[in-house]
Amino acid sequence: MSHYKSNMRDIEFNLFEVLNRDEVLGTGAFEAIDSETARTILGEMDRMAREDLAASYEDSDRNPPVFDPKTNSAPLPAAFKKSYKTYMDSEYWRLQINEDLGGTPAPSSLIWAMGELILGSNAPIWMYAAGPMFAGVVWNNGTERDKKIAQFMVDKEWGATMVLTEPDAGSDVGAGRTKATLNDDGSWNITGVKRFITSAANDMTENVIHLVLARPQGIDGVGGPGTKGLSMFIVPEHRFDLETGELTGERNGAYVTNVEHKMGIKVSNTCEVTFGDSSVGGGEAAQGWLVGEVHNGIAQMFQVIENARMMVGTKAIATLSTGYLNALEYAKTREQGADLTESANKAAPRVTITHHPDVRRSLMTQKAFAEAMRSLVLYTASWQDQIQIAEHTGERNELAERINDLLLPIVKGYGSERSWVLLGTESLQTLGGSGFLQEYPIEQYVRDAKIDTLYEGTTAIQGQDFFFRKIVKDQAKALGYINNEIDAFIKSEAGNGRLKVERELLAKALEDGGALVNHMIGTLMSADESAEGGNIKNIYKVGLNTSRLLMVLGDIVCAWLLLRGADVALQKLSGEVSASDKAFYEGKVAAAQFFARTNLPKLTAELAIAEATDLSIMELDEASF
Ligand code: ST9
Repeated sequence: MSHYKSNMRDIEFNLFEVLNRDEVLGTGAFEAIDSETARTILGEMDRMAREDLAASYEDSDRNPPVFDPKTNSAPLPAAFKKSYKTYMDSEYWRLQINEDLGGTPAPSSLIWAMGELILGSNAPIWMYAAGPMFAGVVWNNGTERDKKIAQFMVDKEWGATMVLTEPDAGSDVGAGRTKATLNDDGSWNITGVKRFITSAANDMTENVIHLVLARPQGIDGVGGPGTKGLSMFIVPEHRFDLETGELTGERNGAYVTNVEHKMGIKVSNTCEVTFGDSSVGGGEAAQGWLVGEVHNGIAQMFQVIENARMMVGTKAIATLSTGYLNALEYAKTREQGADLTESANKAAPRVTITHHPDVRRSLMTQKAFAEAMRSLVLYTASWQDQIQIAEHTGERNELAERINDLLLPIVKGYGSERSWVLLGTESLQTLGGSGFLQEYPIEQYVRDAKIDTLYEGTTAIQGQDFFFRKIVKDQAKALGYINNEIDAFIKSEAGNGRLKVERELLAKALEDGGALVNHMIGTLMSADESAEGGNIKNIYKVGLNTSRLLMVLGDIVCAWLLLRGADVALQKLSGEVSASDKAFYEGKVAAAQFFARTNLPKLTAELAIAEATDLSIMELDEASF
């Protein structure tokens, strides 16, 4: 039986009943995919995820790849390869790539709905299959030569990697020391050691293209310190003919020199890659090409990173959803203890644990967060749809770009933190001691989801990005827009009386969230020493609260999105609905009410904590920790 339990009803509810994606499907940019086709794709993807992709999930954990230093490889297990092949053969990955490269453009909302199914059933399949998506970045930024390479990447289904991190340059990408030296023929030689490179050891594709950040040497005006001195290079594992894409039979000097032993997601090879070391492999040079012949590496790489941050958040949330549904299935059949009202009666009949108040609290907590964060992912993706629609007509939708930018750290940072914690504290806990066993999938979910708070920028990085870049640098334009949307909902008659209490709770939470943002901006300004009384150390007070702000605003946005969904559900319930839809819509209302009632009142305390922040822990001697 499949470990993976999808929630297609809720995915379709978000896409078609709340976000009205019928209105964009089958039109303009997405002419080739109407809503009926989209539903068919989702249905087929759901079946494939539960049956074919999920089939190798457990085996890939128990029989993970092992690094072979003689061949610099870590062969993937046969069962995983089979799942991967099924996905690649389905060609659904073409929905994620440019039309110029042979793709069928689909709205982001459909892609991330599909993404939830793949990432929840077996996330590394998505990661190994990302080569054609990486090709899009090469194509969009590249010269004619690069566009040809991008086409080879798609046609030959080559693997690809994002190569930023080094042993001493993790969060601080700008500390990277890998070098690039220009050759007479216009290519570059890369030298250095990179770490934590996902999918670098990949024996399922004939070639792997590494997109490498390196610092150009000896050329005026480029290669300086920090991230702005980094350029992006296309560095293949195997050399190929630049005209035909045929492999020349020569190895390039990009070798996997270690594969990490990890807590989870073990089939996703996390590699050390050594470039251009004469003592490694055959000692070849690591030849590469500058993307687009422009030294704009960090901005180019962020095109990959933004997509990958969305992926990581969606992966975490997808895992929480299947964790919840597994816990629910267990709870419905597990008999233990008597009903609390019968606790004095030792002969009372035993009941399933769904009768116990604390189990109900736990299940509803899981349901509310999983559904809230699904709506967050798909709402964010619906703004990405607007970006795509504008691009299709040669325009830019700057509002959509800003809002997408604002929401990404919430999807990634808030999504991964909430999911990982709830998987451990609630989903696994529902199974009691059995949750700790490998007979059930949740212990693997907990291990596999922990990485989501770490890679693609830790939660601390997401919090800083959220405040300094997405709010302050944006002059709160995107935040102001979302604030107005929430405010309009609060003042509306949404819920026809049924959501009055929750709209009041949301109003107070929005007030607290706004006060928190204002307090942090005020504190930031007080750190400006060029102003009278300014004290640079006050920036520490901001840094002590950036993660808190991310979580607070994440709670507010999630509560709003759930309540919007509850409003739609209540409208449906006022008409004729089937018995299963009645239960579904009532569940939507209950989850939204529960989320608002149990989470939003806590935000007043979060504001008070932030306002009371002083410098004491920054001034404490390290020895006292
Ligand atoms: C990793 C691998 O963790 C994980 C798994 C990978 C699985 C891959 C498979 C799936 C991938 C799919 C890919 C598909 C491809 C996509 C297709 C789409 C067509 N937003 O603030 P500054 C830029 S890998 C946008 O001064 P610092 C911007 O250009 C490792 N851009 O930063 C900016 O210039 P400006 C992941 C941003 O102090 C410039 O950077 N590692 C953003 O120099 C400098 O900005 C990490 O994630 C943004 N949010 O450096 C690193 N932020 O200001 C985490 C910055 O002029 N560390 N830029 O616009 C950080 O993010 C740091 O904050 C830092 C700081 C490095 C940016």
